[in-house]
Amino acid sequence: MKIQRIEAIPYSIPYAHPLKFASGEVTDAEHVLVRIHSDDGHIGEADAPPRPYTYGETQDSIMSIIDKVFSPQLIGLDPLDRGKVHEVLDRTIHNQVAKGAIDIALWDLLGKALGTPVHKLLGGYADSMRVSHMLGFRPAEELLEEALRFGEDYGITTFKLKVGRRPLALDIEACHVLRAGLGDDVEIYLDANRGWTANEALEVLRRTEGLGLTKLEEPCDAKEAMSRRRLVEKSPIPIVGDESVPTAGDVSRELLAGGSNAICIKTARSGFTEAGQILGLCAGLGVDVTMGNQIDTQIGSLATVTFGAAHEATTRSAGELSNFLDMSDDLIAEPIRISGGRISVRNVPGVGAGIDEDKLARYRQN
Ligand code: MUC
Ligand code: MG
Repeated sequence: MKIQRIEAIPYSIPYAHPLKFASGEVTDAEHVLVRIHSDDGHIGEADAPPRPYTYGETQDSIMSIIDKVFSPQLIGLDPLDRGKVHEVLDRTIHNQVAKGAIDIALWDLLGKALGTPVHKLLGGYADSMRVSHMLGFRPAEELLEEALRFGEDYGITTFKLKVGRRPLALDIEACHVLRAGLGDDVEIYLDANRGWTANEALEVLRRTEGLGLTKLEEPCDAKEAMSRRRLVEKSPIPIVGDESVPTAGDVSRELLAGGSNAICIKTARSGFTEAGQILGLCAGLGVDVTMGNQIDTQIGSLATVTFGAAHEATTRSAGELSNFLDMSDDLIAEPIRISGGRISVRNVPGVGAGIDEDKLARYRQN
């Protein structure tokens, strides 16, 4: 089997409810669908969600690096020769989302060629994952109403609150309102997307003491190395590295520097292969992981479930899997269902995210 052709298809789908957070806002899913064709007729697919304000990759850069740099080197390789594929991808630093989508599309292709679900190839630990829902910037009472509705409609009992880059009092108020309204059995944690200084983070932790918040993600920029380390030492809850740790090398650096003591894994930027390396690193060091969401579509969310459900350590925490509910539509042929607060893996060959060709024709941009 040989890689015959790689397509990088740009598309855009508007959000019905845009998500706003400290480092940006997503109003349209301007993504790239990556399709890898093998010479024996299999097609592997994955979604590439650029987040320019965080990683610098754009829809154009993803198409360009795939078309001009990766495709010419990958065409003709056997998709089973993953070492050779990754030698090509690793030679070029950065461009994590483009590489992640190529990696996931190749796993999808392999699963289809082998007639096996990819969650089985990766580890086959569980059939589903618990869902955590992300709450963006909105007035505290609206956030509470949203969380209660998601609890009622989908059985979700874990919420990540977006905070940072706005008056601290607003964030602190939102924490208190959510805890009072949701009761003690619901998990709440925070993500500041680098919107605070380490000292501001310590102040928020002081002023939310007793609320049972379980973790704080990316409070400040990784370049605040000294104060991040002090924050980790003083914080009663884990400080999770997210956008500071897209690669296994970044994870090592950040954990060794003491700037984070828990790690967010996103398949959108690490693919399944590097996500596995990150997971192994964290398992070896006894560091907790959470499956994160890069404001993913249903195709991307299913990839996260496929990886997350395959391993024991990634199922301990609820995965962030519900951002797609804010989109007006999706390319997936068979929509994801959240039931009892969980999303199931798909027991079909590959990742299981079949594409609705009519929708692709409607939303594609070339
Ligand atoms: C998160 O966990 O930070 C926001 C931007 C992005 O790339 O991911 C999200 C959520
Ligand atoms: Mg984050």
